Amino acid sequence: MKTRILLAAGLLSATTAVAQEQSFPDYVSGLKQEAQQQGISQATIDSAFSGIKLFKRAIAADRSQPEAKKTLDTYLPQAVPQWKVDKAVRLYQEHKELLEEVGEKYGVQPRFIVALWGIETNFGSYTGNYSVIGATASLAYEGRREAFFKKQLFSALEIIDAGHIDADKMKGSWAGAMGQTQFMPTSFLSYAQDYDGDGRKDIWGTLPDVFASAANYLASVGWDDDKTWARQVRVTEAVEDADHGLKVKKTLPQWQALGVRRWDGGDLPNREIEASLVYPDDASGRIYLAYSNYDALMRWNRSHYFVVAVGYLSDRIKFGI
Ligand SMILES: [Ca+2]
Repeated sequence: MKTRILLAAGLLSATTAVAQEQSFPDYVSGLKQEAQQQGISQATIDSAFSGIKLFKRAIAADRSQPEAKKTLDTYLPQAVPQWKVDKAVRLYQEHKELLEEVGEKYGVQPRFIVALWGIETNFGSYTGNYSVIGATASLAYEGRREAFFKKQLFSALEIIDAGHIDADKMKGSWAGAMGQTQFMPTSFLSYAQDYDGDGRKDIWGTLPDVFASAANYLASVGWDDDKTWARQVRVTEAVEDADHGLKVKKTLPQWQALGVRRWDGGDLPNREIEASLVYPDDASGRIYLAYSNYDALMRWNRSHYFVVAVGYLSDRIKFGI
């Protein structure tokens, strides 16, 4: 009855209503059976699901994701405050040898590895405290994105089964993003690295693995360490609306001919590099000429604000070291 009223009021989607006719413990029993059928060991299933609880907070957070309207000019100082730049430069120096070795191996400038680490988890100091099994099972049960979160849950079980992390230490964000790189379980399976060679891909506590995993992700989605990520530019009125967006690629001389200039008003470099004109806010906000590495960062997180924060921090690191 209650379900029907909520449905009528448009407060529940049909799939949510169906999933929640089952209790969470019954739903978890079904997940355990499915895990068994997929070949996950009984020991992993027992440890992973022991004491599992429905995270109401995880569900609430997923439903209230959209943030209040911001512009880059208000967002960037919050995402990249001066202390974060200072910390990034200090940690870069501290781990320089390892970062440069990893950067060389995967073809990624170390400043981008450090910037991702800083933006994602404040250099590993905030990685989330939710049980990844509990969070992904709760979000699957909630039903709105059941298939996606079930896939994450089974990937998480596979990671435990392979011995990379103990079930009780597999912590992450409310959405299941794990460790110092905030990889979803499926990304972990595709990209995580065991750089120190101890047999475990440990993105929670082993820095060589953290750095190599982040670099391997970028390398796998087309990173080019001959290039930077973007440059901030200004445009003249001649630049048409139709030219915007990541799908439109032109060379720097073509953008120059259209009226795009360096931020200081000077000519663009006369190099045959392709770039896209990106307006993260609108024409009155910051405007960037984005290189292919910008697209690679969008693969990590499909948010222009995220990409600009990482790129901006990487630039500040470059000028600080
Ligand atoms: Ca390792």
